Amino acid sequence: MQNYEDILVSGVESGVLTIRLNRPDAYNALRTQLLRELADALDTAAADDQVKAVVLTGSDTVFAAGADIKEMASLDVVGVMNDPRPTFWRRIALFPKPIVAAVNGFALGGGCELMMHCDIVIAGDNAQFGQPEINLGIIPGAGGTQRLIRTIGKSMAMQLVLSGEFISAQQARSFGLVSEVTIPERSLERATQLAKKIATKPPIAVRLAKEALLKAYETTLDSGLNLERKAFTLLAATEDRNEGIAAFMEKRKPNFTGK
Ligand code: CO8
Repeated sequence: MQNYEDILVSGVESGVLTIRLNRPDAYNALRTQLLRELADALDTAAADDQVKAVVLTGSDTVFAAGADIKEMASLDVVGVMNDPRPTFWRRIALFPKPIVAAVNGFALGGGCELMMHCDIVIAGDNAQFGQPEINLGIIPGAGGTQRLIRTIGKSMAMQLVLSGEFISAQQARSFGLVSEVTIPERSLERATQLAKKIATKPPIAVRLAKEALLKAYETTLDSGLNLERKAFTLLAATEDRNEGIAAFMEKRKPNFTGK
């Protein structure tokens, strides 16, 4: 296992790898090193057949307070243009297995954007979400303007990005930004429980389902339906599809192998 400084990576348990953001002195601010480590860890997890799903979390009081403002301060326009971080964000976005986030406390700026790279979000009731970049004279730079509006709609996305206001976990749930709210002490446990459940499902179907669902963000209904149909057809060639149907008929539990 690789040694990381800004993240803690667990062993694989019941198909689930847990990654914890670990910069407690800086509210888990997403400095370049942290994003590089996260992208590396996810690339490793993508290639590891033992890993069926990932849980991403921070601490009990903060998920991540955004890009590292101190690091950002030293970048001029050329520095921003040559910034390697967009490539790390891209690798995170392309991770093909499900990521379940357990979010407590602040998820701000790049922290909120990182959370939106995850597929399912369980929030502690102390969570606060926002895109406060406007207060720094900048705008969200890791997909915030695009993913937020596609998730919570125009008026609320505008409100968050233009005013820099935060919203609560309950509000985030009512807008569809998170799927469940728990007490903070239980968010990781619940996210892990969900990830372990997903880990028992047929991996190829899980992967194609994630791909098809994410496609809905960026395509027409017609081409999305086309992609869904092709993925659905492809699954007819998998052993797991035959196993799933046979197990149903034989009234037993399926034994999925990922083939
Ligand atoms: N970057 C660096 N350090 C931070 C950050 C941050 N984003 N947030 C907090 N810290 C540090 C503080 O500087 C402080 O350190 P120190 O004790 O050494 O002074 C420590 O964490 C604790 O912070 P506070 O004293 O401010 O704690 P409070 O409880 O009073 O407030 C807040 C907590 C509300 C989270 C407050 O710290 C805050 O507003 N932080 C900044 C939030 C923010 O503006 N985030 C957006 C950043 S910009 C961004 O994310 C753009 C993403 C674009 C990505 C593009 C990639 C190419």
